[in-house]
Amino acid sequence: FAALRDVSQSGAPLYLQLKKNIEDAVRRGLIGPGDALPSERDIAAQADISRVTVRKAVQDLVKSGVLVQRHGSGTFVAPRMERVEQSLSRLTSFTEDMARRGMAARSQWLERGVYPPSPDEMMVLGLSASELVSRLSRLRIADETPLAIERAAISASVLPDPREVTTSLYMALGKTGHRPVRAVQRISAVNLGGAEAKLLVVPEGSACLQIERISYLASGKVIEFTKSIYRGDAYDFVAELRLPG
Ligand code: 16G
Repeated sequence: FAALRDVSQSGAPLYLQLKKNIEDAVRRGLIGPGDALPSERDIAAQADISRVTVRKAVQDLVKSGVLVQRHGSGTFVAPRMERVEQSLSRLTSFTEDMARRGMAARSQWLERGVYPPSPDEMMVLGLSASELVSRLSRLRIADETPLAIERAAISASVLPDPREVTTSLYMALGKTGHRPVRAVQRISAVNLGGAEAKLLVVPEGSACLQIERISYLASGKVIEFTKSIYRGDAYDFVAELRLPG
């Protein structure tokens, strides 16, 4: 834990510096899932700061799910989560998938607004340059564990005010009769960059699955163009295969 000794080096509040040092140590894999943190007293002594400061940093990290506290035995890096098994043959939403597992789904909004479409969005959603696109980007969280980053694009003619989507996008689309009935999904492997790794609380460079979903209404019209990053350490995608013919 030598990194903690650098704690008094910059101008930010000490507890924030300590918090960042612990997060960095987790991200860089210096301490792994299930590892115990030194005691509050030891960290305070090593970093030459007060125990109150250490407690504040640790409590923040417990709240954001990086650390867990077990009564009587101390503070640990949060254990690796149980993997989610996701069927590749059913068109479901994140909220529904998590509810089926008895988990509470929540989102942290990264972007939610109406914009001129990118060339990709124009092509996939069939928009002209004068039309607009509603973008909904969120960190998707289940039982306080961040699992995925999803960036959805929907034609603004279908969803003029993305701020109306507070929980489930598919539920909001369903209300106006625009819930997709079919989708094509492409999955590819990527290594996470720093900003996304930080949001997903995994080491930079971690293996992830990039998923592109294009979904359709019964009429054949494209309704959704979503690019997502799913944690490789948390997801298994499963499909049933049958003999052709
Ligand atoms: C799923 C879909 C995503 C869709 C979202 C709606 C994948 C890779 N992605 O996460 O395309 O926008 O569900 O979820 O499966 P919501 O209704 O809970 O907002």
